Amino acid sequence: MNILNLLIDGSVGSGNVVTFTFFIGCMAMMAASVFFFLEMNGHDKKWRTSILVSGLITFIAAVHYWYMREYYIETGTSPTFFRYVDWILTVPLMCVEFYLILKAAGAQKSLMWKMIWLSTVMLVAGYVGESIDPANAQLWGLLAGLAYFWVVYEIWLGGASKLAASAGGAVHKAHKALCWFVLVGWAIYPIGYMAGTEGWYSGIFGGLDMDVIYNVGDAINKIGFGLVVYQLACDSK
Ligand SMILES: *C/C=C(C)/C=C/C=C(C)/C=C/C1=C(C)CCCC1(C)C
Repeated sequence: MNILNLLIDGSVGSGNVVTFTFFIGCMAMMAASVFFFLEMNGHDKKWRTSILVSGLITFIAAVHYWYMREYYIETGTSPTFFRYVDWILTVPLMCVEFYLILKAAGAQKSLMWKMIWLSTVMLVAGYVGESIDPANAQLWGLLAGLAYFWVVYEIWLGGASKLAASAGGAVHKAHKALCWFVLVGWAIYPIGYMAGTEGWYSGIFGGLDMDVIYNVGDAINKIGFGLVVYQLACDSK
């Protein structure tokens, strides 16, 4: 079945909210990628890599959404594998963004690797809980949650926050905005996880669909992150 049939018979649109969010998510990621790639060269050299990484994040997501959309249409089940491959590529790139904007303030590569390592633990634990050992989903979710809070700690209170404060100005402002995305935007994901797995939390998010929550989270966080970096490049022209 292809997307045209689904559009014609109404499965995309009011008929199936989940399919619709995959569809619109794919489009949004594509549009954001074109925007970041085209804008890149119009900005100061020192921000070009950051904007490029913003574009790579949304581009990688666009490709995965293309496949996830298809997978969901064909099987009616969550494209968990594609989802986590997407995240394992894009979340470390978001950690790279923190490093890139703080580099001029003296950020060390070790900060970046620490964040990449923590976010990898978070995602591997989430994948195990969803796919390999769902009977213990709440334990894997807890492990992922601890790694997540460690990342939050690093950027809000740890080394990264001190560097951002010392940099001041537009860099500090951008760092703060990214911190809010991680604290509030990334907190959308554990809600999706709880809606899609069994645990002490079963029933609390029962009426919600995991994929819709993840798709909304991705659109907010991936495009939002990129726009913060883009804004930084504009501010410090
Ligand atoms: C672009 C994709 C992003 C920003 C994905 C972020 C994913 C998370 C912050 C996932 C976090 C999770 C927990 C904190 C606990 C439950 C398991 C996860 C992996 C869903």
